[in-house]
Amino acid sequence: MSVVLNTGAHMPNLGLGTWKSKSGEVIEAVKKAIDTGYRHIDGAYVYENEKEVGDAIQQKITEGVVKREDLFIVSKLWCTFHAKDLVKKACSNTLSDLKLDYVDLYLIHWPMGFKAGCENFPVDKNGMVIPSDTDFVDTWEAMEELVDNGMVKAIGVSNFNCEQIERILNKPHLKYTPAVNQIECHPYLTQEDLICYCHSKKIAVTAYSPLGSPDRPWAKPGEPDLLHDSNLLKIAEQHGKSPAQVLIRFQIQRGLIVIPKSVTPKRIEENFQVFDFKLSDEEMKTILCFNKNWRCCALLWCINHKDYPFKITP
Ligand code: NAP
Ligand code: SBI
Repeated sequence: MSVVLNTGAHMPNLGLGTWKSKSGEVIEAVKKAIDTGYRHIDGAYVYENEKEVGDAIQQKITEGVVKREDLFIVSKLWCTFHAKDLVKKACSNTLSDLKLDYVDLYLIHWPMGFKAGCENFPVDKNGMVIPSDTDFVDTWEAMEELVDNGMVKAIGVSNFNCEQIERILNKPHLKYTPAVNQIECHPYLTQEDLICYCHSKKIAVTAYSPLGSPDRPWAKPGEPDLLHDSNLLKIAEQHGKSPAQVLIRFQIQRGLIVIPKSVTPKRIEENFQVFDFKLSDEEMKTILCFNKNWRCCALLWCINHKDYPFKITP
């Protein structure tokens, strides 16, 4: 099953997430995913595991399990590389780590540019991010060049709000419209307005942290625990499915692309078994009512950045 992008390419609507997948585990996870039938892998420079993701892809191609053209590989430009003269090198480093000559989709990871240098997360003495003086509209122009020189098949954004996307769409001499906006999305953050806006502009939406990111490094006791939501469990039981399968299916039925992360072989299989049942319209509406505008990835240490994308709700 796939979503057709505004480039005409078909993007598999279920992919494997790889943030937090340790180098030692991610090779087996990606190989298991490809053996299971996944054809879309979501990665990023900042996950610090692209070499291993590349090793796994390479092995599966060499074994003859898949051809390069059967796969849809996504990566992302990190915030310290927003300056126009850093974009091409950042992408070529990712391609070399992945051992690929193109990626299918390359996203601006966040609208915020960070101070360039060796640290991925430059912060001041108060622990707040040190911004760069870049503008993501200029970064977009450098992303467009990656399409023209064949390094990427499509370009898009991640964590952009409507106004930020609008600025790109209104850019004079825009050459390519973003193909995708990758955003946090799950029943506690249903994102109806942003999804509706993106779809109205023919921008596909990928839902990240679809299971509520229980392994996020800053998780605290007492925070919302999506996978154990009792109302979700009831719906899952009615279908003889797991809560994770319902969370994934929910996004697919909304026309989204969804990228659950797992390094556990049984879960990688489980998360792919979502094409043999259907949530009713009433169940879809019920799940949408779980919304509490709660974010797993609020990046509060960036709230003072001029391009911080989220409204802070007390
Ligand atoms: P997630 O996919 O919502 O949750 C991952 C967690 O759920 C892991 O602890 C995993 O454990 C567990 N899990 C997976 N399948 C399960 C199942 N069937 N039953 C119970 N637990 C299960 O979280 P995420 O990693 O934050 O988001 C997914 C992907 O989205 C990321 O990996 C990344 O690729 C992307 N992402 C992008 C951004 C962005 O800024 N663009 C931000 C966040 C995430 P095990 O691995 O131990 O099995
Ligand atoms: C990292 F590698 C480190 C921190 C971090 O926090 C925000 C969420 C994020 C990101 O920017 N993209 C992710 O998939 N996770 C992340 C990644």
